[in-house]
Amino acid sequence: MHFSFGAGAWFAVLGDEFDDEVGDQLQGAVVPLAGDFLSGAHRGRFHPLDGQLYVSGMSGWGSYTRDDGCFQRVRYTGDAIQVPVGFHTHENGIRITFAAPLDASIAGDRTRHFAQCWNYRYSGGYGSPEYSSTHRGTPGHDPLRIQSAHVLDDGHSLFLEIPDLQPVNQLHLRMHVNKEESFSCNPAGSGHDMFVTVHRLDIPFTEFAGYQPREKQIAVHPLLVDLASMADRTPNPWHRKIAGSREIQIETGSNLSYTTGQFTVRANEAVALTLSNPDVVPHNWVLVQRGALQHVGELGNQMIANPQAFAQQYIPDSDQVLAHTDIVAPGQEQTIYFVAPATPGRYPFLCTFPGHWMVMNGVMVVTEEGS
Ligand SMILES: [Cu+2]
Repeated sequence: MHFSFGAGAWFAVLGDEFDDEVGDQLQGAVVPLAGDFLSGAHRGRFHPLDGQLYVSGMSGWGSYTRDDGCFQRVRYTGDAIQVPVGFHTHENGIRITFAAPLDASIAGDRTRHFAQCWNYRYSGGYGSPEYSSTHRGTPGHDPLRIQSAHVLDDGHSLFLEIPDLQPVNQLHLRMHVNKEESFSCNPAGSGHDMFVTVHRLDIPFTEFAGYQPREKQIAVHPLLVDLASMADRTPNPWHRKIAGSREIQIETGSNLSYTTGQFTVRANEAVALTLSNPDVVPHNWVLVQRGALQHVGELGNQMIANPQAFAQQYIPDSDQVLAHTDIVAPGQEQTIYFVAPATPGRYPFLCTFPGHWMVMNGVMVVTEEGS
């Protein structure tokens, strides 16, 4: 159990454990419990004789509760209650075990559940905003698609198939698993909230009807990304101004695109290229060798598993990259200066942020010098 000094609230703390060739890994989840205490709940103990829970509390810095102090008993009435009691994370979703049997017509309906996730920033700062897990540095939550829901043979466990689940600081689930009237003690309504810290994903869970294997790249743990990005960042190699360079403006559009799909420069011409990003997610602009679009794009996709990716601006380590901007955050812009290739031809450009390049690309046409 966990008691909140600030909110006078309480939580069930659930553990999940990996102990295999990769090593030991504990991960936890909290389930908010119904009701609150009159003061900042500090200590709770189950009495060895009557088995009831006794909680003491006091108000102090950061308590948002009514009374200066409290000493309260949480008395078990014998009524059945429904609450999550265990979980295990897999590459393709999460299994949650409940105290009481599930109603398959409700729990097995994927539309009765909701999943979202977010990350915190590990840093020397106090606290952290909640950031998108897919677009680092962008505040917000990412909803996760629940592809299917299955009540397992034990009648108490639910598997939520979530193909896009990745290691995240916070996975929030809201689940409905029984009829409202099934439990006389139903203080929070029939919905169950659960907040999981996902450090690791086990091999895919396969014991449900309709399981389909799916290739998946596991993203690097968000903490490792934060640690890597605290290391020194190298300045953009193309940040130095070139006098007399031709200004080219590239803007991002919605739905992963550049509004300019093609532009033309002369061989050996100096270019001042500005990428401006009015979109809501981060993008970059990467110029590559002729014919190297797919190669560099695929290297970009693989960077999802590289802890250095953010510090490297999602630029793959490849001699096929000719020039690039940094990752440009939503609402920002950046100008780089480079000299166009000496050999005329069609040079692809793309965004190497994982998953973007297939649609987010274009061509810089290089014509004969002086043409
Ligand atoms: Cu992009």
